[in-house]
Amino acid sequence: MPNIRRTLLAATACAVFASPMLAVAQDIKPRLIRFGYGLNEQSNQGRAVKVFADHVEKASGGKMKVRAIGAAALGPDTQMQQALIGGAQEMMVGSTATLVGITKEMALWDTPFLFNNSKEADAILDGPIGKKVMDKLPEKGLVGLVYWENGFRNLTNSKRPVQKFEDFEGIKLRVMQNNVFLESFRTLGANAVPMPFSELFTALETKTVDGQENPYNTILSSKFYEVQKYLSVTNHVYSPWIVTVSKKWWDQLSKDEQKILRDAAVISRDFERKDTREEAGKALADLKGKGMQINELSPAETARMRDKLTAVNATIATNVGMDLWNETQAALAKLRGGK
Ligand code: KDG
Repeated sequence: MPNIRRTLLAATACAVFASPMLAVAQDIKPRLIRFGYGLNEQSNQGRAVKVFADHVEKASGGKMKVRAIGAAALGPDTQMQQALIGGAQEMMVGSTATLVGITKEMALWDTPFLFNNSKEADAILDGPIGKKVMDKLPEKGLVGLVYWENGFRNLTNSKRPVQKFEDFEGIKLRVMQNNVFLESFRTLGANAVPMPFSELFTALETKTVDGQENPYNTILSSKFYEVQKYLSVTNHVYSPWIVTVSKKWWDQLSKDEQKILRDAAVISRDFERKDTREEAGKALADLKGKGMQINELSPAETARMRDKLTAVNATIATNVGMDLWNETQAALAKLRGGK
């Protein structure tokens, strides 16, 4: 090797090892985690992802960095789920309802009027039944960490107030891409149209659909009040979100790294539920202030709607499995003071 090249090589080697910062810096590249979600950064979902990200960076001493990517920039829930399964994306949070195509047991959470309140929801979701459903994910290439709260869903539309379920007749209603939601709203007489959340605002704005159903926080943060006149309080189902990880990627992590993510998930879950519940009441007042015409179904009409929707329960029980269905009903009865 000619002299000049040997000299240059030696000089370069000295420069690298002589500057420890450069040598050390090159050794510790933070592990980058792309965390996708569907709502915008200012939403309750976006705020909780930031809490998760801050905790992961702090607990890992900067060795793990979460890049929060909202507003469905990485695609709708179903696309992100496939990206996690393929290992092209590390994490996401999204609706359990859009996971039913991958894990049929997730349909349990779509059962109309399953939970009477968030206390029941937390007890079941964070207990053995929620874990049993979550444990069905790894065989499909996903790891579930925690459930967050999307919340109780309510109806908005641009045609009329809904005072009783018969008023759904003729309303073209966007629903999540999920057969239980499709069947439920067809049972009530609506013309149910499955559609990704990312397409919803434009569909409402162009009157492609007349209405949709979501929790107050989402109706506010997604500005649906700009394109929807009526808000009818139905609380027809409690909707969870679930934080999931690509199993392909998860399996490469050390036990310490996995623990950092699990701990951050629990901390973000507790923050998200508190934030979502505190903000829900304010969101309803804000929506009224934005000019939405708000009505509540009477207890009698809510009971009629609930009875009408029991027609879908048999389908759900069959799909999720009678054992899981019966275990859930028994756990709820116990929570409510039954046997
Ligand atoms: O990405 C959006 C989902 O996380 C969730 O908001 C789904 O409630 C949902 C809806 O109506 O699509």
